[in-house]
Amino acid sequence: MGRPAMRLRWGWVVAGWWVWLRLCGLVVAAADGGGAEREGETLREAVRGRFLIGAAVSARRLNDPGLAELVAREFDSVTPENELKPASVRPGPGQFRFEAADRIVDFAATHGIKVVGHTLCWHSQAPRWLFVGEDGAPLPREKALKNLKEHIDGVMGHYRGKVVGWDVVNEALSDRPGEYLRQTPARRAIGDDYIVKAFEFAQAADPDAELYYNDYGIEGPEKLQKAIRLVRELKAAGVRLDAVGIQGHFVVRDEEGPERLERAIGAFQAEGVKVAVSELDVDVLPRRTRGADVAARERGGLDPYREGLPAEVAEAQARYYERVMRAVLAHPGAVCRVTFWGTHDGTSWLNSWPAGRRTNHPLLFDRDLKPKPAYRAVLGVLEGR
Ligand code: 9MR
Repeated sequence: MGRPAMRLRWGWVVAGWWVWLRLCGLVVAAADGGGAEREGETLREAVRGRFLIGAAVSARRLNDPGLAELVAREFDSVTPENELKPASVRPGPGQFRFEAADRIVDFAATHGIKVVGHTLCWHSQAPRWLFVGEDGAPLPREKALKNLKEHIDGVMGHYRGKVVGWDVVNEALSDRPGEYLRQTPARRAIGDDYIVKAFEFAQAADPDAELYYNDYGIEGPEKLQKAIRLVRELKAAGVRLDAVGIQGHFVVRDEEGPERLERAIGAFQAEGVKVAVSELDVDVLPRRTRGADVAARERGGLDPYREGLPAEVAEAQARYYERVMRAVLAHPGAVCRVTFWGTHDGTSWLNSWPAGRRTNHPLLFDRDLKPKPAYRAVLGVLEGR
Protein backbone atom coordinates (compact mmCIF):
# COMPACT_ATOMS: atom_id res chain seq x y z
CA MET A 1 0.00 0.00 0.00
CA GLY A 2 2.64 2.54 1.20
CA ARG A 3 5.12 2.15 -1.64
CA PRO A 4 2.88 2.88 -4.68
CA ALA A 5 1.48 5.91 -2.81
CA MET A 6 5.03 7.13 -2.13
CA ARG A 7 5.92 6.64 -5.77
CA LEU A 8 2.86 8.61 -6.80
CA ARG A 9 3.80 11.48 -4.48
CA TRP A 10 7.38 11.53 -5.77
CA GLY A 11 5.98 11.52 -9.30
CA TRP A 12 4.07 14.72 -8.56
CA VAL A 13 7.10 16.34 -6.96
CA VAL A 14 9.27 15.58 -10.01
CA ALA A 15 6.55 16.74 -12.41
CA GLY A 16 6.12 19.94 -10.40
CA TRP A 17 9.84 20.69 -10.54
CA TRP A 18 9.91 19.97 -14.24
CA VAL A 19 7.05 22.39 -14.96
CA TRP A 20 8.71 25.02 -12.78
CA LEU A 21 12.05 24.62 -14.55
CA ARG A 22 10.26 24.79 -17.91
CA LEU A 23 8.56 28.01 -16.89
CA CYS A 24 11.97 29.38 -15.90
CA GLY A 25 13.22 28.41 -19.35
CA LEU A 26 15.83 26.03 -17.91
CA VAL A 27 14.56 22.85 -19.57
CA VAL A 28 13.80 23.17 -23.22
CA ALA A 29 14.83 20.85 -26.02
CA ALA A 30 13.49 17.52 -24.83
CA ALA A 31 10.06 18.96 -24.14
CA ASP A 32 9.50 20.60 -27.49
CA GLY A 33 7.19 18.61 -29.67
CA GLY A 34 8.12 18.47 -33.32
CA GLY A 35 11.78 18.05 -32.54
CA ALA A 36 12.61 21.73 -32.24
CA GLU A 37 16.12 22.07 -30.81
CA ARG A 38 16.27 25.29 -28.88
CA GLU A 39 18.37 26.86 -26.28
CA GLY A 40 17.22 29.82 -24.28
CA GLU A 41 14.54 32.23 -25.33
CA THR A 42 11.65 31.96 -27.73
CA LEU A 43 10.73 34.72 -30.18
CA ARG A 44 7.87 35.94 -28.01
CA GLU A 45 10.20 36.19 -25.02
CA ALA A 46 13.03 37.85 -26.95
CA VAL A 47 10.78 40.56 -28.37
CA ARG A 48 10.24 41.86 -24.79
CA GLY A 49 7.00 43.66 -25.49
CA ARG A 50 8.52 46.04 -28.05
CA PHE A 51 5.92 44.88 -30.58
CA LEU A 52 3.76 41.82 -31.20
CA ILE A 53 5.31 38.88 -33.01
CA GLY A 54 2.94 36.61 -34.88
CA ALA A 55 2.26 34.07 -37.56
CA ALA A 56 -0.54 33.40 -40.01
CA VAL A 57 -2.27 30.13 -39.09
CA SER A 58 -5.02 27.96 -40.46
CA ALA A 59 -7.67 26.28 -38.31
CA ARG A 60 -7.00 22.94 -40.01
CA ARG A 61 -3.26 22.97 -39.42
CA LEU A 62 -3.70 23.85 -35.74
CA ASN A 63 -5.05 20.31 -35.37
CA ASP A 64 -1.42 19.19 -35.68
CA PRO A 65 -0.20 19.15 -32.04
CA GLY A 66 3.42 19.86 -33.02
CA LEU A 67 2.43 22.93 -35.00
CA ALA A 68 0.05 24.12 -32.28
CA GLU A 69 2.81 23.75 -29.70
CA LEU A 70 5.22 25.70 -31.90
CA VAL A 71 2.74 28.56 -32.35
CA ALA A 72 1.94 28.76 -28.62
CA ARG A 73 5.63 28.68 -27.74
CA GLU A 74 7.02 31.20 -30.23
CA PHE A 75 4.29 33.73 -31.02
CA ASP A 76 2.13 36.14 -29.04
CA SER A 77 -0.29 36.84 -31.90
CA VAL A 78 -1.87 35.03 -34.84
CA THR A 79 -3.65 36.05 -38.02
CA PRO A 80 -6.16 33.60 -39.51
CA GLU A 81 -4.66 33.18 -43.00
CA ASN A 82 -7.95 32.70 -44.86
CA GLU A 83 -10.71 32.03 -42.31
CA LEU A 84 -11.85 35.65 -41.87
CA LYS A 85 -11.84 36.67 -45.52
CA PRO A 86 -15.25 37.61 -46.89
CA ALA A 87 -15.39 34.45 -49.03
CA SER A 88 -14.86 32.31 -45.90
CA VAL A 89 -17.34 34.00 -43.56
CA ARG A 90 -20.14 34.80 -46.03
CA PRO A 91 -21.78 31.70 -47.54
CA GLY A 92 -24.57 33.92 -48.91
CA PRO A 93 -26.38 37.23 -48.51
CA GLY A 94 -27.53 37.70 -44.93
CA GLN A 95 -25.50 34.68 -43.79
CA PHE A 96 -22.36 34.39 -41.68
CA ARG A 97 -20.19 31.35 -40.96
CA PHE A 98 -17.61 31.63 -38.20
CA GLU A 99 -16.76 28.03 -37.16
CA ALA A 100 -13.24 27.86 -38.62
CA ALA A 101 -12.18 31.32 -37.43
CA ASP A 102 -13.76 30.63 -34.01
CA ARG A 103 -11.46 27.61 -33.61
CA ILE A 104 -8.43 29.85 -34.11
CA VAL A 105 -9.79 32.49 -31.71
CA ASP A 106 -10.43 29.79 -29.05
CA PHE A 107 -6.92 28.40 -29.52
CA ALA A 108 -5.50 31.90 -29.12
CA ALA A 109 -7.53 32.58 -25.95
CA THR A 110 -6.28 29.31 -24.43
CA HIS A 111 -2.67 30.30 -25.00
CA GLY A 112 -2.75 34.01 -24.22
CA ILE A 113 -2.27 34.90 -27.87
CA LYS A 114 -3.79 37.95 -29.57
CA VAL A 115 -5.75 37.67 -32.82
CA VAL A 116 -5.47 40.00 -35.81
CA GLY A 117 -8.43 40.07 -38.21
CA HIS A 118 -7.66 39.71 -41.92
CA THR A 119 -9.51 41.13 -43.83
CA LEU A 120 -12.83 43.02 -44.10
CA CYS A 121 -12.70 44.50 -47.59
CA TRP A 122 -10.63 42.99 -50.41
CA HIS A 123 -11.15 42.52 -54.14
CA SER A 124 -10.01 38.89 -53.95
CA GLN A 125 -11.61 36.02 -52.01
CA ALA A 126 -14.89 37.91 -51.67
CA PRO A 127 -18.34 36.86 -52.84
CA ARG A 128 -19.47 38.66 -56.00
CA TRP A 129 -22.90 39.61 -54.63
CA LEU A 130 -21.35 42.01 -52.09
CA PHE A 131 -20.79 44.61 -54.81
CA VAL A 132 -22.03 43.15 -58.12
CA GLY A 133 -25.63 42.67 -59.22
CA GLU A 134 -27.09 39.57 -60.84
CA ASP A 135 -26.85 41.32 -64.20
CA GLY A 136 -23.07 41.64 -63.74
CA ALA A 137 -23.27 45.42 -63.28
CA PRO A 138 -21.93 47.15 -60.14
CA LEU A 139 -24.63 47.45 -57.46
CA PRO A 140 -26.08 50.92 -56.88
CA ARG A 141 -23.93 52.86 -54.37
CA GLU A 142 -26.49 52.75 -51.53
CA LYS A 143 -27.01 49.00 -51.84
CA ALA A 144 -23.25 48.34 -51.97
CA LEU A 145 -22.70 50.56 -48.89
CA LYS A 146 -25.45 48.68 -47.06
CA ASN A 147 -23.75 45.37 -47.89
CA LEU A 148 -20.35 46.65 -46.80
CA LYS A 149 -21.77 47.92 -43.48
CA GLU A 150 -23.70 44.73 -42.84
CA HIS A 151 -20.55 42.70 -43.52
CA ILE A 152 -18.32 44.79 -41.24
CA ASP A 153 -20.95 44.96 -38.45
CA GLY A 154 -21.55 41.22 -38.62
CA VAL A 155 -17.90 40.14 -38.57
CA MET A 156 -16.50 42.72 -36.16
CA GLY A 157 -19.56 42.38 -33.94
CA HIS A 158 -19.03 38.62 -33.63
CA TYR A 159 -15.39 39.14 -32.58
CA ARG A 160 -15.77 42.25 -30.40
CA GLY A 161 -13.25 42.04 -27.57
CA LYS A 162 -11.57 38.98 -29.11
CA VAL A 163 -9.72 40.48 -32.08
CA VAL A 164 -7.24 43.28 -31.32
CA GLY A 165 -7.33 44.89 -34.75
CA TRP A 166 -8.47 44.50 -38.32
CA ASP A 167 -7.07 44.88 -41.81
CA VAL A 168 -10.06 46.99 -42.73
CA VAL A 169 -9.10 47.39 -46.38
CA ASN A 170 -6.57 45.21 -48.18
CA GLU A 171 -4.57 45.97 -51.32
CA ALA A 172 -6.55 48.98 -52.57
CA LEU A 173 -3.56 50.66 -54.24
CA SER A 174 -2.78 50.15 -57.91
CA ASP A 175 0.45 48.50 -59.08
CA ARG A 176 0.32 50.54 -62.28
CA PRO A 177 2.70 53.49 -62.43
CA GLY A 178 0.76 56.73 -62.23
CA GLU A 179 -2.54 55.08 -61.25
CA TYR A 180 -3.59 55.67 -57.62
CA LEU A 181 -6.34 53.19 -56.75
CA ARG A 182 -6.85 49.67 -58.06
CA GLN A 183 -10.12 49.11 -59.87
CA THR A 184 -12.18 46.78 -57.66
CA PRO A 185 -15.83 45.71 -57.39
CA ALA A 186 -16.27 47.86 -54.25
CA ARG A 187 -14.81 50.94 -55.96
CA ARG A 188 -16.94 50.46 -59.09
CA ALA A 189 -20.10 50.27 -57.00
CA ILE A 190 -19.37 52.84 -54.28
CA GLY A 191 -16.73 55.18 -55.68
CA ASP A 192 -13.28 56.16 -54.40
CA ASP A 193 -14.59 56.82 -50.90
CA TYR A 194 -15.30 53.11 -50.32
CA ILE A 195 -12.06 53.03 -48.31
CA VAL A 196 -13.11 55.90 -46.01
CA LYS A 197 -16.56 54.31 -45.64
CA ALA A 198 -15.07 50.94 -44.68
CA PHE A 199 -13.00 52.64 -41.94
CA GLU A 200 -16.03 54.58 -40.68
CA PHE A 201 -18.10 51.38 -40.49
CA ALA A 202 -15.26 49.54 -38.75
CA GLN A 203 -14.73 52.29 -36.19
CA ALA A 204 -18.43 52.21 -35.33
CA ALA A 205 -18.65 48.39 -35.24
CA ASP A 206 -15.94 48.01 -32.57
CA PRO A 207 -14.55 51.29 -31.22
CA ASP A 208 -11.91 49.40 -29.20
CA ALA A 209 -10.39 47.50 -32.12
CA GLU A 210 -7.36 48.86 -33.95
CA LEU A 211 -7.85 49.63 -37.63
CA TYR A 212 -5.24 48.92 -40.30
CA TYR A 213 -4.72 49.49 -43.99
CA ASN A 214 -2.76 46.52 -45.46
CA ASP A 215 -0.91 46.21 -48.77
CA TYR A 216 2.07 44.60 -50.51
CA GLY A 217 4.97 46.39 -52.18
CA ILE A 218 4.27 49.69 -50.42
CA GLU A 219 7.88 49.79 -49.24
CA GLY A 220 8.84 50.43 -52.89
CA PRO A 221 9.21 54.14 -53.72
CA GLU A 222 6.25 54.61 -56.07
CA LYS A 223 3.65 52.63 -54.15
CA LEU A 224 4.92 54.20 -50.92
CA GLN A 225 3.90 57.61 -52.24
CA LYS A 226 0.43 56.27 -52.98
CA ALA A 227 0.19 54.75 -49.50
CA ILE A 228 1.20 58.05 -47.91
CA ARG A 229 -1.42 59.84 -49.99
CA LEU A 230 -4.01 57.37 -48.70
CA VAL A 231 -2.89 57.86 -45.08
CA ARG A 232 -3.31 61.64 -45.51
CA GLU A 233 -6.70 61.28 -47.17
CA LEU A 234 -7.96 59.05 -44.37
CA LYS A 235 -6.71 61.55 -41.83
CA ALA A 236 -8.33 64.44 -43.73
CA ALA A 237 -11.61 62.49 -43.78
CA GLY A 238 -11.41 62.24 -39.99
CA VAL A 239 -11.24 58.44 -39.74
CA ARG A 240 -8.90 56.61 -37.39
CA LEU A 241 -6.02 54.63 -38.86
CA ASP A 242 -3.87 52.91 -36.24
CA ALA A 243 -1.32 51.24 -38.47
CA VAL A 244 -0.33 50.53 -42.02
CA GLY A 245 0.44 46.90 -42.77
CA ILE A 246 3.47 46.54 -44.99
CA GLN A 247 3.02 42.92 -46.00
CA GLY A 248 6.74 42.21 -46.44
CA HIS A 249 6.75 39.49 -49.08
CA PHE A 250 10.48 39.62 -49.87
CA VAL A 251 12.65 37.71 -52.35
CA VAL A 252 16.13 36.71 -51.22
CA ARG A 253 17.64 37.81 -54.55
CA ASP A 254 16.20 41.31 -54.18
CA GLU A 255 19.03 42.87 -52.21
CA GLU A 256 17.35 46.22 -51.59
CA GLY A 257 14.21 44.99 -49.81
CA PRO A 258 15.36 45.64 -46.22
CA GLU A 259 16.56 49.19 -47.02
CA ARG A 260 13.27 49.99 -48.72
CA LEU A 261 11.45 48.64 -45.68
CA GLU A 262 13.47 50.81 -43.34
CA ARG A 263 12.80 53.93 -45.39
CA ALA A 264 9.08 53.15 -45.54
CA ILE A 265 8.87 52.60 -41.77
CA GLY A 266 10.52 56.00 -41.27
CA ALA A 267 8.14 57.62 -43.76
CA PHE A 268 5.03 56.26 -42.03
CA GLN A 269 6.41 57.20 -38.64
CA ALA A 270 6.77 60.76 -39.93
CA GLU A 271 3.06 60.63 -40.90
CA GLY A 272 2.20 59.69 -37.32
CA VAL A 273 1.00 56.18 -38.12
CA LYS A 274 2.42 52.87 -36.85
CA VAL A 275 3.62 50.05 -39.09
CA ALA A 276 2.88 46.34 -38.91
CA VAL A 277 5.08 44.08 -41.01
CA SER A 278 2.03 41.97 -41.57
CA GLU A 279 2.86 39.03 -43.89
CA LEU A 280 6.61 38.53 -43.68
CA ASP A 281 8.37 35.84 -45.73
CA VAL A 282 11.58 35.57 -47.80
CA ASP A 283 11.13 33.63 -51.05
CA VAL A 284 14.17 31.58 -52.14
CA LEU A 285 12.89 30.35 -55.52
CA PRO A 286 13.51 32.02 -58.87
CA ARG A 287 10.55 34.02 -60.16
CA ARG A 288 9.88 36.87 -62.56
CA THR A 289 6.77 38.25 -60.82
CA ARG A 290 7.28 40.99 -58.30
CA GLY A 291 4.92 41.97 -55.50
CA ALA A 292 2.26 39.60 -54.19
CA ASP A 293 -0.75 39.98 -56.46
CA VAL A 294 -2.64 36.71 -55.94
CA ALA A 295 -3.93 36.90 -59.52
CA ALA A 296 -0.43 36.81 -61.03
CA ARG A 297 0.55 33.42 -62.50
CA GLU A 298 3.83 32.23 -63.99
CA ARG A 299 4.55 29.18 -66.15
CA GLY A 300 7.62 27.00 -66.11
CA GLY A 301 8.84 28.04 -62.64
CA LEU A 302 12.04 26.20 -61.65
CA ASP A 303 11.92 24.04 -58.54
CA PRO A 304 15.58 23.58 -57.54
CA TYR A 305 15.23 22.83 -53.80
CA ARG A 306 12.86 19.89 -53.80
CA GLU A 307 15.34 17.82 -51.78
CA GLY A 308 16.02 20.55 -49.24
CA LEU A 309 17.48 24.02 -48.92
CA PRO A 310 21.26 24.12 -49.56
CA ALA A 311 23.20 25.48 -46.58
CA GLU A 312 24.47 28.53 -48.49
CA VAL A 313 20.93 29.56 -49.51
CA ALA A 314 19.69 29.04 -45.95
CA GLU A 315 22.52 31.31 -44.78
CA ALA A 316 21.73 33.98 -47.38
CA GLN A 317 18.11 33.87 -46.26
CA ALA A 318 19.17 34.18 -42.62
CA ARG A 319 21.23 37.29 -43.43
CA TYR A 320 18.21 38.71 -45.26
CA TYR A 321 15.91 38.15 -42.29
CA GLU A 322 18.57 39.70 -40.09
CA ARG A 323 18.53 42.86 -42.21
CA VAL A 324 14.72 42.95 -42.17
CA MET A 325 14.69 42.74 -38.38
CA ARG A 326 17.35 45.44 -38.09
CA ALA A 327 15.12 47.66 -40.25
CA VAL A 328 12.23 46.93 -37.87
CA LEU A 329 14.33 47.95 -34.84
CA ALA A 330 15.86 50.99 -36.55
CA HIS A 331 12.91 53.24 -35.66
CA PRO A 332 12.04 52.46 -32.03
CA GLY A 333 8.32 52.62 -31.36
CA ALA A 334 7.41 52.76 -35.06
CA VAL A 335 6.56 49.09 -35.54
CA CYS A 336 3.67 47.59 -33.60
CA ARG A 337 3.82 44.03 -34.97
CA VAL A 338 5.79 41.59 -37.11
CA THR A 339 3.75 38.67 -38.48
CA PHE A 340 5.24 35.81 -40.52
CA TRP A 341 2.96 34.56 -43.30
CA GLY A 342 2.83 30.95 -42.15
CA THR A 343 4.58 28.82 -39.57
CA HIS A 344 6.80 26.14 -41.18
CA ASP A 345 7.92 26.12 -44.81
CA GLY A 346 5.33 23.51 -45.79
CA THR A 347 2.49 25.87 -44.84
CA SER A 348 3.55 28.76 -47.08
CA TRP A 349 1.43 30.12 -49.94
CA LEU A 350 4.74 30.45 -51.85
CA ASN A 351 4.69 26.69 -52.50
CA SER A 352 2.01 27.42 -55.10
CA TRP A 353 2.52 31.06 -56.13
CA PRO A 354 3.31 32.49 -58.65
CA ALA A 355 4.06 29.13 -60.33
CA GLY A 356 2.24 25.83 -59.72
CA ARG A 357 3.23 23.40 -56.97
CA ARG A 358 6.90 23.83 -55.95
CA THR A 359 8.99 23.32 -52.82
CA ASN A 360 9.68 26.69 -51.28
CA HIS A 361 11.46 27.48 -47.99
CA PRO A 362 10.47 31.05 -47.07
CA LEU A 363 9.86 30.88 -43.29
CA LEU A 364 11.77 30.39 -40.03
CA PHE A 365 10.97 26.69 -39.48
CA ASP A 366 11.51 23.77 -41.87
CA ARG A 367 8.96 21.11 -42.67
CA ASP A 368 10.03 19.08 -39.61
CA LEU A 369 9.31 22.18 -37.49
CA LYS A 370 13.01 22.61 -36.82
CA PRO A 371 14.31 26.18 -36.53
CA LYS A 372 16.36 27.24 -39.54
CA PRO A 373 19.36 29.59 -39.62
CA ALA A 374 16.75 32.31 -40.36
CA TYR A 375 15.14 31.64 -36.95
CA ARG A 376 18.45 32.04 -35.14
CA ALA A 377 19.15 35.22 -37.11
CA VAL A 378 15.80 36.79 -36.12
CA LEU A 379 16.26 35.72 -32.50
CA GLY A 380 19.79 37.11 -32.48
CA VAL A 381 18.65 40.55 -33.65
CA LEU A 382 15.83 40.58 -31.10
CA GLU A 383 18.31 39.69 -28.36
CA GLY A 384 20.56 42.55 -29.44
CA ARG A 385 23.33 40.33 -30.84
O1 9MR B 1 -1.83 32.82 -47.89
C1 9MR B 1 -3.08 32.95 -48.51
C2 9MR B 1 -3.37 31.75 -49.37
O2 9MR B 1 -3.54 30.60 -48.55
C3 9MR B 1 -4.60 31.98 -50.19
O3 9MR B 1 -4.79 30.90 -51.09
C4 9MR B 1 -4.46 33.28 -50.96
C5 9MR B 1 -5.70 33.48 -51.78
O4 9MR B 1 -6.08 34.73 -51.99
O5 9MR B 1 -4.25 34.35 -50.06
C6 9MR B 1 -3.07 34.22 -49.36
O6 9MR B 1 -2.85 35.32 -48.50
C7 9MR B 1 -2.71 36.59 -49.13
C8 9MR B 1 -3.23 37.60 -48.16
O7 9MR B 1 -4.56 37.30 -47.84
C9 9MR B 1 -3.15 39.01 -48.74
N1 9MR B 1 -1.82 39.30 -49.16
C10 9MR B 1 -1.19 38.34 -50.05
C11 9MR B 1 -1.25 36.97 -49.39
C12 9MR B 1 -0.51 35.95 -50.23
O8 9MR B 1 -1.22 35.74 -51.42
